[in-house]
Amino acid sequence: MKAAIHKVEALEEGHFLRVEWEDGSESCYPCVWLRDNCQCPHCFLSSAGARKLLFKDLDVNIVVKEVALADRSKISITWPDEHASEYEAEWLKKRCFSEEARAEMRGDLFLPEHQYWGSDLQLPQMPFEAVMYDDESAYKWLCTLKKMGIVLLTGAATRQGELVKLGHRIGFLRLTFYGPTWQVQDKAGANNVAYTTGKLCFHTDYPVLQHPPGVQFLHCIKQTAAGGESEVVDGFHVCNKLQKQNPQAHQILSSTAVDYTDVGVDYCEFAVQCKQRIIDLDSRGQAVRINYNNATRDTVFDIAAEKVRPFYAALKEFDDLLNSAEHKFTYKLKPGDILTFDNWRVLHGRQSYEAGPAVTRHLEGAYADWDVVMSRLRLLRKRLLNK
Ligand code: OGA
Ligand code: NM2
Ligand code: ZN
Ligand code: ZN
Repeated sequence: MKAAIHKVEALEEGHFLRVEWEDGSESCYPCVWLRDNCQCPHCFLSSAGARKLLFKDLDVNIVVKEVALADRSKISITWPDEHASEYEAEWLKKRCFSEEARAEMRGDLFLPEHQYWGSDLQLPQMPFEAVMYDDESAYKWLCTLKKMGIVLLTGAATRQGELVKLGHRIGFLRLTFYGPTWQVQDKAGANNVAYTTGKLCFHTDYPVLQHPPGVQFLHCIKQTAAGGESEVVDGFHVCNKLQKQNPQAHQILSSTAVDYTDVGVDYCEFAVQCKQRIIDLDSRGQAVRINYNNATRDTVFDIAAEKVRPFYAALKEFDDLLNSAEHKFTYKLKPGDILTFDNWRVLHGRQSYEAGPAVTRHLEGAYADWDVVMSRLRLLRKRLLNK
């Protein structure tokens, strides 16, 4: 479907350009935006796909002097200073300012659609090999990860290093104070509660970082006989439930800044502090990131004393909902499994297991940023669908 232009005219004293398409639809473009996005070599560095035009040189009240239809696939504009711009029909159509066109572009760029789940989750599974060596599989993996928030990759080798390979597949991993990848196993003098045999209640990793890792990988290298089951829950789904059940609790958790702390030594020495709201909302009130790890929540709590108990009550209600049988999904990782999940959305935990002289359970973990993951997804889509 190639966009073709039927007619073009200036409107509102030259402040807008109206385009009539051959399919009968129409689009309106503000002239200041058109001038700002002139694609000529003077205004745009095509090798970088970036604007060269300086903002100081943009007249925000600019109007067109002349507009012409070069052919049905191109518009030419002459500006009052005689600067000339050309715009391809296809390029313009994609950038139409209508509500529907913007929603479509937003969908293509960000894949904002979520499918919520509870204990009924049909855990999406794919072979690790396929994701590593087949682009279609890798694309499907990342689309599912974005939409469902969780995908299990199966059949990886049961040794360290598989996550580094997976990191190369998407681009690169996120380095943190716990190293490029990290070993989840019982350790003497553990510098994190994860490195014990204890139960881990539902949490997101690393809310103590100002930009917590968007995606987490947990590769099961060795699994213990009794205990050690993984639990996951759809945090966005539970946030919606909380909002309906107790709007006041939801309001408290989405507005109170909670102190987090992490002090120790691992990859290097660290003393990290951060304030995070447990439920981060976007401008429309939809949850976009959960920041909740009860282990690293600081003893320092920088709020007024009378607000403390209401905060705990609100958190208790949220925590109860996370743990309700209706919402949580349990799965025991097998050696060779790699659990990949949205660390901004899905909270995870594990059952405790027996301590002993030998290591009976070993996971290798790693993080990636959503920027890197979404970048790979878009590149795979372009290669596969040219879209
Ligand atoms: C962690 C963690 C889960 C597990 O290391 O942060 O959540 O199953 N581990 O050990
Ligand atoms: N580990 C698993 O927030 C946290 O401390 C999560 C991070 C130690 C890298 C645990
Ligand atoms: Zn130009
Ligand atoms: Zn964790």
